[in-house]
Amino acid sequence: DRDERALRDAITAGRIKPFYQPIIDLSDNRICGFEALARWEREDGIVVSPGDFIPLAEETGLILELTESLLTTACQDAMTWPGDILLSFNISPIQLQDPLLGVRILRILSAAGLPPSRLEIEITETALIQDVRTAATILGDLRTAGITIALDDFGTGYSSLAHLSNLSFDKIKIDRSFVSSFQDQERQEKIVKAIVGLGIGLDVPTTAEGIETANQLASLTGMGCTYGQGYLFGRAVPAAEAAIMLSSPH
Ligand code: G
Ligand code: G
Ligand code: MN
Ligand code: NA
Repeated sequence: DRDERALRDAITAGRIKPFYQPIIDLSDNRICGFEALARWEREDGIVVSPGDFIPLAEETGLILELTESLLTTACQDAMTWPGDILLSFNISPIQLQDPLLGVRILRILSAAGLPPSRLEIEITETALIQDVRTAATILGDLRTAGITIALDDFGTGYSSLAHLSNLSFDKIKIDRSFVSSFQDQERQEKIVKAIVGLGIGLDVPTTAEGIETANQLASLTGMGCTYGQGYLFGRAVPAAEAAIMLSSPH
């Protein structure tokens, strides 16, 4: 239909681009990576959020072309960053049913010249991971190749702990809904502390999303959270601005 055609045209024209949100190492408060977040810059100047086009891309199968386009651009952008800066990239759960996903990702990395060790794949834990065995095989192949696998939006899906015990993850990203509200809600803060503790126990680093205040940052650092992300450090910005963030003292 019309929406599908508009999305297809936008992908072909390269109007959907990765923006970059900084990820901070809480041990030294320096940028250690960027999460690529898709933005559709329409011709009328309106910027469309991924929540408004990723579901359609998934339904129509356009997610394949969209991912190829976004990851290609993101790898090229990451090649201009210092070698210790990681690129985090979101993959839709349905893509974990594609046996060729690993090959596709490695081909894009190789074409851009980006070492697999500089890529982190973020996977939202959701009930959409129907075939756990296929997903486990794909994730295993990616990890063997040296790619980091992060469990995204941790705490929001009802099967998160099951995924944590059945699949291997290198990082846990704590959903921002727990972090953003914990200044006024002691309970939320206790939940975050428990998740950070889970990470410490499993020897898996944790990233807190949605850090907006200095108090939240101090509390998370005190808990032993490894990485942080949120408006306190910066929103997702175009590639040129991300490069400036890296070259200016922070
Ligand atoms: O940038 P924003 O907070 O609106 O992103 C909302 C969600 O959209 C993110 O949490 C992420 O899960 C998803 N998302 C953003 N970019 C991409 C992308 O390139 N591919 C996929 N599959 N999901 C993305
Ligand atoms: O991959 P994921 O769905 O977690 O993407 C993170 C989303 O959260 C993005 O859409 C981004 O714009 C949003 N976000 C990032 N930092 C903050 C923050 O500090 N506060 C709020 N409210 N949203 C944030
Ligand atoms: Mn994410
Ligand atoms: Na998230």
